[in-house]
Amino acid sequence: MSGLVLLTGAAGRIGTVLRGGLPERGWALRSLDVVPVPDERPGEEQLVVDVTDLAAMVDATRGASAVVHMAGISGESTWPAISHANIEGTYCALEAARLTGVRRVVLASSNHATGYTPRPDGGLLREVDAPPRPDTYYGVSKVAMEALGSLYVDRYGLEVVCLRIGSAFAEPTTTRQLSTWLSPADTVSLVDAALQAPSPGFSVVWGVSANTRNWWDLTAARALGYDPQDDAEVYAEALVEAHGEPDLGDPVHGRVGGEYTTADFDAEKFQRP
Ligand code: 15L
Repeated sequence: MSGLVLLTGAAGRIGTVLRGGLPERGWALRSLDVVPVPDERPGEEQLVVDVTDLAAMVDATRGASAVVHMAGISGESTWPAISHANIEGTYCALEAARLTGVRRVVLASSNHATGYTPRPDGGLLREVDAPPRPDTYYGVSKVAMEALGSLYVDRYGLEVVCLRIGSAFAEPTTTRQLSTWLSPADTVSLVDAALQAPSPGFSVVWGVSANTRNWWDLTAARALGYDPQDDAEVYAEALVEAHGEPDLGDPVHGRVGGEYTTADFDAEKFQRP
């Protein structure tokens, strides 16, 4: 498959990486964000649209071959903000795809949909063994995203790939990220695989690089065609020297969601009444 991808959240961290990499893989881009996308690239269409505006999303989706939905709040926030941007936004992206006959949708889920899942005693954690166990309102929005994706596959015949993204940054900056890092180049490969996979139906896959310290199983992602090339281990010596070897008994290393699962996570920013 190739063609025109509607990329939501195009001005964001992952959106920017995808704008750089997807055209080289043969995809034309219609880049959409709530703010203007900087530095228009050759051949790129650009739209300033709020993903929670269904009518505007329908107009934006018309003529696309696929939707890559990266828009939304990318960490914990208040319930009104998260539920509007992330849950309503995902509904609008899927509903716009349905109404315009676009079958393939790739959704930016997150490891935080299943954040309280403990690290297995040994071996790798498969997605099927990590059902919803959100660690934050943000995680709840990603559970809702996966549930909406499942609904649109079963009820309306769409093909939806949910990427449970780990830590998609330029490079790992914590010892947890030695296991959870998704490099920029592998981000592009993963989204490309999710777009190209012949019949994904409803798929949920982890999104991490080929890290030596991975404990999230990449078998399902590889079955889609994902072939990660990067390994966070090249950063290990410096990170371990600065922060010490990870203590696997610490929730930061012993649960999928890491620091999001700790009692004081974001306590200062999001005081509960
Ligand atoms: C995410 O889902 C966030 O978007 C990102 O900011 C990181 O916190 C990442 O998870 C992570 O778990 O490292």
